[in-house]
Amino acid sequence: MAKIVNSWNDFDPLKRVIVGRADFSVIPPEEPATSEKVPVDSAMRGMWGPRPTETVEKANAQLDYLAKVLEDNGVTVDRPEPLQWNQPVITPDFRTDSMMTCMPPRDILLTIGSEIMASANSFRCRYFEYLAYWPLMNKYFEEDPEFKWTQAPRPRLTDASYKHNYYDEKISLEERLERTANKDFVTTEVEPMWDAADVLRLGKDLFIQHGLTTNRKAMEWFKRYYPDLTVHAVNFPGDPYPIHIDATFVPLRPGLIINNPQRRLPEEQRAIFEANDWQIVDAAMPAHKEPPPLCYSSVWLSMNCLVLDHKTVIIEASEHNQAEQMDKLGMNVIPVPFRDAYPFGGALHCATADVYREGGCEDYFA
Ligand code: DAV
Repeated sequence: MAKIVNSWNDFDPLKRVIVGRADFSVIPPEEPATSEKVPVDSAMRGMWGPRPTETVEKANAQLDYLAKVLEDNGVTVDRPEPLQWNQPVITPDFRTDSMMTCMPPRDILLTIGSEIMASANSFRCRYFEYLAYWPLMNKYFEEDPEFKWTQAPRPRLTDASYKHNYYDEKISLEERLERTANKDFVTTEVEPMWDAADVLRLGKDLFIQHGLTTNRKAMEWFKRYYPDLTVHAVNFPGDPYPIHIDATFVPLRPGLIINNPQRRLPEEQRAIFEANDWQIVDAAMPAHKEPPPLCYSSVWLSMNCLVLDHKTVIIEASEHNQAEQMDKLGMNVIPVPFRDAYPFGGALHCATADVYREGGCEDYFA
């Protein structure tokens, strides 16, 4: 019996990882949490249904290529088992007409040490997404005697979990930014809700973004669940749609983080990094002016990279500004084309979930 699961951060040498699959992906119908994050001028407003087959095939080709590049670099790759996502989700508390996908595993699975926990997502359409990963979790459970297989408390996601008509169609960008600054988001505080991609793991410290997908009660839940770790709530004024920390604040190695220049960490929250000699560098500008069609995310997927070790990083092949910056920061860059996968939930960090990285639980912020 071998140790299969171990990861405390996003930069120690990667040995095993999950890479998502795009099969059967659906653009979900509007619901209280999702309609609020689709920009008003987006062609996706009001549109839902299975994604066109040719886009699924193109995304899968790039996901398969990423898996191959990882294997060529000595990383074991596991893949989820997609469900037929075009089915309604019905619970005692709500109904929504379709699920979504299992492409961004990073949103669902949080690895901390020898534990992988399925998250408490606020989107109703993602309620059963964890099922795609259960065969893998069961395998790890059977093969690794130390693996802790966990599910966070499931939120009920009744209407009380959301502020309704929170964003009027006509709300201006300035008003959205004001709400982000005031930490006024679409979710309420009736129960803990969080996406795993809002949690940045740095050994003994967790930095958790408070935004559209993770609420304050989740932070309190994390504090009680992990009494040996220190939980820091962070937020990034400047982001009108704050979901997930991994296109905003991305560590490359101990002591070095790139930060989205439009979503800077506020001064008072920088203090802990500065006091411990961490350098926070503005990320390079994205190479693209627009995300690809039918994509939820912003152009800042440019910085959503997958670090293989303290000197090696995979970035999207067309993001030449980001590649150049990585080179200057002393990282070797492995370019991987990935824009066809973006619409399915994100870039290289989103599309993966850590299973095993070397190294243990370091205390970087003594
Ligand atoms: O900038 O749109 C994308 C993060 C997806 N996991 C953004 C955030």
